[in-house]
Amino acid sequence: MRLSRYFLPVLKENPAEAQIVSHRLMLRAGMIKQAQAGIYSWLPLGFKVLRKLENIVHEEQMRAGHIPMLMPTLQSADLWRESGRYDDYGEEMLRITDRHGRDMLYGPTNEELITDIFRSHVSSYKDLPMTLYHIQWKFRDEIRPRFGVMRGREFYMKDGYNFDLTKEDALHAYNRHLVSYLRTYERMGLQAIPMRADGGPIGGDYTHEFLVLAETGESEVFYDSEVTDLSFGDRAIDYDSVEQCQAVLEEFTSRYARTDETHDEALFNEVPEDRRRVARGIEVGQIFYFGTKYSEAMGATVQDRDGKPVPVHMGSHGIGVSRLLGAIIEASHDDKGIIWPEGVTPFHAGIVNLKQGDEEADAACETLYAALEAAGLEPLYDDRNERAGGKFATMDLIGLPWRITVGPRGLKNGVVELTSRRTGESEEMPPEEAVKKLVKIYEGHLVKGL
Ligand code: P5A
Repeated sequence: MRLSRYFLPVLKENPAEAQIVSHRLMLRAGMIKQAQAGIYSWLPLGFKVLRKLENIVHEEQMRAGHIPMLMPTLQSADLWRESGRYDDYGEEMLRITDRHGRDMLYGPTNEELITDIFRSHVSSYKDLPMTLYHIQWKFRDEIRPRFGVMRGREFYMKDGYNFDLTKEDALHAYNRHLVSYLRTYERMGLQAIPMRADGGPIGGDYTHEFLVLAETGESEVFYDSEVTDLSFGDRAIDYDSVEQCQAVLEEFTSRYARTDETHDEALFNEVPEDRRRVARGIEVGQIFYFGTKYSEAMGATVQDRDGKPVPVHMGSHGIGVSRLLGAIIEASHDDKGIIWPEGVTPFHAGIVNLKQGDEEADAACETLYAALEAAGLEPLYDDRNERAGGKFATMDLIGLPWRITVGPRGLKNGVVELTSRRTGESEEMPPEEAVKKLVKIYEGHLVKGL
């Protein structure tokens, strides 16, 4: 992409309404624009990152054997009356009436809708296990939408639902989700720690939230510092193996780690004092096992091996895809702007032309641009007639992990400069070397965007 032809409305000033750094930087980097309280338009740069996160989520869900689909945002109130949640959900639910006077709602979650699909089409245990998921906009009329996309009213969620014959099978689905979530967050450059939590309006008492530690997080968390030493890495996992998935669950959840809703002071005090931590975290996902809560209420049964109808065991599993942008920025920025992890960066490298209009510099930039694209990378070429300082500030603000600086002086010696956004370190090298180096850096990190 050439910056002269892109739409990147960066702001010079700090927007007054933004209280936390991720909100401020998303506005300043021209990623989002508030449409109404808690409702945002996703401008091209924000949309590009959102799509990359979405694609990582898809890849990891499909790797775990889960099946993608798409359900609507508007739902019928009748389904929610069947589960009993229409009245329970309260004011957070946006209720709408159509021209025929039918009660509808903008879905805050989809347990009812998916259970209805399941009961209409599945009647035998032979079709199980099954996990369906989608990534779709949700609406929750939060009393205090704030912090930008972090606590929106309209937000983008991946929600998945497992259907199993037995509790044991459903717990395997739960563990499978835990593993796939660990992989997902790590690919986004995040450490998200599973912590025992509360079921809230979704239900069930077996649930973990995934928390990214951050001072601006809305949840208070209590944990054994050893949990921060764990990482899933690139180990191989067989998602069908009950033992392997169970082992990962045990490894990642056996130490004390709880949100304030389930915090138990006596248990916490059993953690050696020097490892006890009280901190704040951003909830980027939650997994639930709730048994037959919805299947019994809504008559979602299958015939078991003896031909007897039994309600299926279910769980649901969510990732806050739009919130993740905020969480990643909270975890990765400095006073100049965002620092995108390689796995999610909107563009892989910025090209800064120090002397736009200089024949040699322009030609070198064009060649670099073409070479990066041919290698499957997405460069952002700042080809505007701006001062170098302004170009650098924009690149730093929008946070591309690598920058190639091209100027007449370097070109005389046959070199350009490759700079790391994270360390600030620069290295001079011939342009072809820079391309090679970037290709190597992004090996295994290439995610399709738009
Ligand atoms: C699990 C999937 C559920 O709704 N039903 C379907 C279950 N869980 S949840 O924890 O309530 O939400 C899942 C994730 O969505 C994100 N989230 C939000 N993101 C932005 N703004 C909000 N107002 C908001 N509310 C929830 C969180 O990341 C949460 O973990």
